[in-house]
Formats: sequence, structure tokens, C-alpha cells
Amino acid sequence: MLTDAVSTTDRQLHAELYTKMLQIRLFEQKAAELFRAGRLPGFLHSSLGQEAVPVGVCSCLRTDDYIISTHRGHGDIIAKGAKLDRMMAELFAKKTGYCHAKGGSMHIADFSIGVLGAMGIVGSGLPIAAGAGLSARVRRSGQVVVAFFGDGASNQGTFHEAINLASIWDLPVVFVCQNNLYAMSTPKRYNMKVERVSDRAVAYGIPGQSVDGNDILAVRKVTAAAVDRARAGKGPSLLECVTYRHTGHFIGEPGDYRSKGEVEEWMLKDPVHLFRSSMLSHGWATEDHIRAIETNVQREMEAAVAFAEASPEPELDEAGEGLFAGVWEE
Ligand SMILES: Cc1ncc(C[n+]2csc(CCOP(=O)(O)OP(=O)(O)O)c2C)c(N)n1
Ligand SMILES: [Mg+2]
Repeated sequence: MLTDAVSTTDRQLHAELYTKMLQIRLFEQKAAELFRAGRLPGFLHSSLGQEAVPVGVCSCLRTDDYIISTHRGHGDIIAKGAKLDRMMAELFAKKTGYCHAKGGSMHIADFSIGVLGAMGIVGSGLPIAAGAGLSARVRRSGQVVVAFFGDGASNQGTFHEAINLASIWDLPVVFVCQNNLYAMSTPKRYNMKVERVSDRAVAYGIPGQSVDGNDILAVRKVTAAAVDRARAGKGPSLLECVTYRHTGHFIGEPGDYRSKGEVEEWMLKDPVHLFRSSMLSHGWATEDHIRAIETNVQREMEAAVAFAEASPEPELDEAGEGLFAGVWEE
């Protein structure tokens, strides 16, 4: 999420979009390096290659708007405004991490920036998004909820029931599918007969649109319309952002069910490189300005790792803290 995306000039806006995409890119690269070196516990599902989707989407949101994310959630959470140091500390399972080491890579949450949580169970965030949308409507808060999910998740029952409920109650939810063409090793064409995930919107009487998920400005444009619609009380939309993950399903999984040619073709459509080139060719930024952004993000990343490394482990007697809500008093 950007500071004030709507009122910034295009130049500032583009610099902010590039900065956020680069934060995600460097965070994922560093996390992968640390994971391969055995420094991070658990699993690591990288969003390398998919950066334009969360940054484009979250640039249309307010701080108090909500997102729900997935097992591949680092990019979504950073795009919504999470701090790199606390993110990295959570991956290191340190006390200073967002969830004090109880969440790890797949379950980061921070209500103060509208991150309701990332979910390791595929499709489980969608009904929660509908519930958050209902809450926003009942409280008349004007908040919008974005539910991020994958192409594979759109075959889960939770996807269908959540969209149906959101549609009949006109809930302020934007369902954003990050279609990276695979669910683990299963290609989308194998588990879905419809051409586009967005085609499924018609079954629920809501708008559905597909967009090039590696084109950040295109993502931003369709999201802005869907967010406006949701905020105006007109109900949910289904967006499909077609993109590609640069790595295997998780770090360490070779991804060799994808042909070399296919991977190379998508590498040429790298969203970070494409946007960098656009900024230069349109004169939105100079090479010096872009290099300065890159140096700053690099420094920020090094500081995040240093913070995580220097942070303490959680104490054993904290293991039960923060797990349950308080007792309900009538
Ligand atoms: C209910 C459930 N079934 C299976 C799994 C194992 N699993 C983890 S990720 C994944 C694939 C999800 O594919 P997609 O929704 O396209 O997301 P992507 O990994 O491509 O981002 C599966 C099957 C799970 N975590 N939860
Ligand atoms: Mg997928």
C-alpha cells in the first residue's frame, strides 16, 4: 500500500510502485538464499516473478482496508505496508517477528496495516474475506477487503461459497486470483475447463476480468475500478491476474514439470524489469533516480537481515501467549 497513491503525481507514484516491487524482489531473493543455506526453518514459497500483482492491487487500497493472503504471501504483505525487518525476523523465528515466531513464512498477520493473515490451507482465506466484508458493511466503515488466492484455490469449494455469499449480499470484497498457471506441479489446463478464472464470475452475477499480471499499471487500473465499486456498496468483483512464479512451488522444488522454453519466455516478461524499462522509456525517472532507489532498498534489506539476526529467540514461557482471544464477558 502506498502513502497516498491517489494524490501523488505520476512520477512519485511510479517511483513508489517500483520501490515496493523491488522490496519484494530483494526480500524473496534474500529469503531464498538464507533458506538454501539452512538458516530459516519451515518451508518457503516464493513470490518471485509475481510482484506486480500485489503492488498494483495494494496501491489502490487504504491502510485500514483488509487483505487476506496465502502460503505464497510475502509479496502481498509487503505490498500492504509490512516492514521488511519484522517480516524477516518472523522467517528467522525470532521474538521480534510479526507473530513472535508463531506464524513463520506462511502465517504472517498485522491488523494495524490491514493484514488479516496469510493462510497455509489452500482456499481458506476466501470465506474469511467474505466475513471481513460483512463486518465492514455492518459497521459502515467503508473498508474494502482483498482476497488473494491462486488458480488452484479457485477449484476449492471455499472459493465458490465465499464468492456466492459476497455476491448475494453485495459485500465490499475484491477477489484477486494470482494465476501463475500451476497448482504445485499441476498445470491450470489440467484442473479447469474454463479458459479464464475470471469466467467463473458469471456464475455469481458479478464482474470478472482478466489482466496481464506482469503489467503493474494494468493491474492497478482494473483494481481501482473494482475497489471503487466495492466501496460504493455495489458488491464484489473477480479479477484474474495472469503471472508466473520464477521458482519451483517452494524453494528447493526444481519445478521441472515446466519446460525450459516456457520458463525462458516468462523470464522475458519479468514484471520488475519491464516496469524499470517503462519508467526510463517514458521519462518517468532517470537512471540515477532508479539506481538511488535500488541502493536504498538494498540497504533496507541488509538492515532487515541484521535486525533479524540480532533479535532474540522467543522464551519458552511465551509459547502459550497470544494464542487465544480473551474470555467473552456477557
Ligand atoms: C486444502 C489444501 N489442499 C492441499 C494443500 C497442499 N498445497 C499447498 S499449495 C498447493 C497448490 C496451490 O496452488 P495455487 O492455489 O495455484 O497457489 P500457488 O501455489 O500457485 O501460488 C497445494 C495443493 C493445502 N495446503 N491445502
Ligand atoms: Mg497457482
